[in-house]
Amino acid sequence: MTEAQQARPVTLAIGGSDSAGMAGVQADQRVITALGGHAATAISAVTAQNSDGVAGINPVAADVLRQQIASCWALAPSAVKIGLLATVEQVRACAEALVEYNRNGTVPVVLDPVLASSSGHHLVDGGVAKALRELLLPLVTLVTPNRSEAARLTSLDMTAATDIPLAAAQLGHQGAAYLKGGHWQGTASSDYFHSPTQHFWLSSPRLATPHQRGTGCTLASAAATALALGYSHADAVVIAKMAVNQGLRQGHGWASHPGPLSVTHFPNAGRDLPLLSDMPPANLEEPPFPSCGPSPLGLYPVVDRAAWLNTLLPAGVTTIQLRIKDLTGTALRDEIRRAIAVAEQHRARLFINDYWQLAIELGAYGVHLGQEDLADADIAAIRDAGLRLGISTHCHYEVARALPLRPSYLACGPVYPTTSKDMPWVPHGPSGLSYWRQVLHDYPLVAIGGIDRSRLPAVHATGADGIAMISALTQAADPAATAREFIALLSPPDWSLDQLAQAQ
Ligand code: TZP
Ligand code: MG
Repeated sequence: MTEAQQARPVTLAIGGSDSAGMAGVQADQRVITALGGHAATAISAVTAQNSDGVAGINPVAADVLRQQIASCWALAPSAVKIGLLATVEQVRACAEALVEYNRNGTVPVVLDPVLASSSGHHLVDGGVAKALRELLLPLVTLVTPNRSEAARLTSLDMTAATDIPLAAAQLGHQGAAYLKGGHWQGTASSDYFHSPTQHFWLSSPRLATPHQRGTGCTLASAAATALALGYSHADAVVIAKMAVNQGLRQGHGWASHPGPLSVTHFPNAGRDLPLLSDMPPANLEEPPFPSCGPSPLGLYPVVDRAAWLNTLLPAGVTTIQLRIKDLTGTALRDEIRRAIAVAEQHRARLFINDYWQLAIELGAYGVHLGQEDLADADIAAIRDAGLRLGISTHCHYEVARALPLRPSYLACGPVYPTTSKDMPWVPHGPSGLSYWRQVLHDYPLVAIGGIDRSRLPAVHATGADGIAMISALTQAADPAATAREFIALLSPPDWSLDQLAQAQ
């Protein structure tokens, strides 16, 4: 067994067998494996079906389902995904098992409340919707209904778009809810996420394909596996929507039968990233920010005073950020004005952190914003003033939120542990940065966080366009000489294998 296989977290998929292998636990197993998990399964019903329809549903006895869950729980699942539960007794057995085994709720549970097949065929006994609502919903971390399922689980009829946030708030009362918009009209497929701390829309262009079987199973299994891998809820739903988009792109069928989605690997394609917004997006395409030009951003010092520009720009630095956290009023304005003057003298690209109004007013080259600044900043005003924009990101949720604004670059971090800023995120490491380089393959990317001389080669090898540093430069004995040395290190197009080996 390889190390990667040993590390696969177990996702327990509880649901129905689909004889055609398109949806149900067969789809769950494929998706869980593709995303890097191991699928343990508990079968609730043996169905006979293909894409023409459902010929039979044969629920297993509730205690047979319970026995399977008990056996799987011995593998210490890191997440549970629940799909079809065909009888009220099965819902009860499942709820009792969760109460017994997941006593303090440490294992995330994703519920895809399957009530009908995509062809509209009713799959479950009357009373199951009520049992799901009363017995199971209080035990789940994330529930992922489509429009008609949301109507049956809430007091809303889901005929108006305004019902979506209301239903999500009802369903996400104790955990989180993700309302799928795949069955709504429109050129975009827009879903809505609600948790006690966050809500947002995720939208992707609707993909015209007949091969859509297993969409709901794919979304919920992918979200459960992402949670099993340690991602947050917000990241898990972005990753799950990426998995659905990948699956729809790669779907295939047989003879005249529409086929299933085909998810083959952890989502890593930029084109599968949904756009994240606070409001349902009116259109998916914002105008882009200007580019930073053809020369690579290169070594990108982040400094707190204009005087640093006098030290670092003559050493050859062409991109720099002024990140002031301790000045206000005239002192702040003067510092920014001084920095802009020095940058212009050296024709360097100066980004002002946070203070976008002053940056516009004083004519800076660009603005850099963190995620916490995005809600308050007037993005259109920055764009209309012709400034560049850089945005910090740390995870899937933040990339999906930043990308629709089409900034001039995205910063990704922390690459390594850093003491220069409080960071709740696990550092990406060079492999995580390479992952983001692949997702954002044609987008200017700045690496940041804990990068120093010894780590520079590995970071450079990922293909990041800019490499941001605070302490490695500002705390160096001779910052100008250190900047010159780093710039020289970044200049050769390729590192020799010896240098790379030394840097690992
Ligand atoms: N954003 C992500 S990491 C970081 C910021 C502002 C701090 C980088 O500082 P250092 O000293 O280069 O780790
Ligand atoms: Mg900020």
